[in-house]
Amino acid sequence: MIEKLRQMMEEAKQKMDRAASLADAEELRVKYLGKKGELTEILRSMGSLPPEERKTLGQAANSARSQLEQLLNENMERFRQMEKAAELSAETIDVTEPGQGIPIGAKHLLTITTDEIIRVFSGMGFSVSEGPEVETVFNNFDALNSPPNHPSRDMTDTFYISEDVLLRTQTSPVQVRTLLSQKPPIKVIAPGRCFRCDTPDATHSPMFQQVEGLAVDEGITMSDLKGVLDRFAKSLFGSSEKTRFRPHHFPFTEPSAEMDVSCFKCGGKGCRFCKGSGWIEIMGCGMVHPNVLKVGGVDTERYTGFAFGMGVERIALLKYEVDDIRLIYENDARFIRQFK
Ligand code: 2U9
Repeated sequence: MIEKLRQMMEEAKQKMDRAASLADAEELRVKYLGKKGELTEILRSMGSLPPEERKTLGQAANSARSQLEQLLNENMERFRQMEKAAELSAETIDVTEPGQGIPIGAKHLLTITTDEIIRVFSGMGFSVSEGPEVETVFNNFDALNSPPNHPSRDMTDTFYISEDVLLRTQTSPVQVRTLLSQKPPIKVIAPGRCFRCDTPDATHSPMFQQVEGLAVDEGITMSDLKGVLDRFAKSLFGSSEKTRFRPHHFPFTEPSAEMDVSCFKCGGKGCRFCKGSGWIEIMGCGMVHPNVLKVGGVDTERYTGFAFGMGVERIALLKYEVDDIRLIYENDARFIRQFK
């Protein structure tokens, strides 16, 4: 038995010399000191020995166990340190490497343009109001003096959700809501998405953005309208540009007009950009029709108002010289990044 113990110790030391990892050492611990380990087996078999032999072997076995334990502990600690060192060196960060940089986003052209329009009207005392994109036929057409047979009401022009509910074709319903809920004086602009059944091409999109405005107070005249919109055009396109107003027709305004700004490409001489006319149409406007004011419960003997509306894409395309509205909605990052 003593000889067996000696051989076992010899073998254990050799195996430990060859162990290369914490896992190898653990395997040796199980092999010799585990429940079914070799040393445990020797200790167990001692019961059948005569008492004198048992004592000698017991001492030898206990000494072998503590030697083995010490050997294992020392080696396991060494492996732990080696493995930790390997782990740390694999994790080393080279602080001299150049950083990766966080890409900085850009505002979308439409946001830039809408923000700019809002900034100019805010500076003239207009507040900003928003409303739902799904609207009633009443708010979108009836309240705006639109005749029952007006072509814009057709299913070929407007997206209907039911007989009485539609996707708004303009942001005017926001001002209708304002008229119904507030008393004059009112000075409000309404930016937002609108929808019309249009086939997409370079100048049309079935979803587009508008900014409309409404001012109602005592003594408001066409000259207030012209002053406000002229100031707007100069702020947006340059202080040396001129504006002109051409008669037009809208059901919700009377008189109605379209406003042109002098061509900022050729200074009004006439070029390809303005199709030779020297002028570029930028919005529609007019004095609010008394029928519309009456729907909002406004006393038309006391109050008058002006209103205007513009397509944000059109303003953006003109100002930033982009020639196709579809670029605005394609979400090509290379296009978007240009307008930082
Ligand atoms: C109320 C009263 C009057 C809003 C107006 C226009 C003129 C106009 C077009 C411009 C280009 C629409 O996007 S576009 O096709 N809009 O010309 N809009 S006056 O008039 C209102 C609105 C609300 C209560």
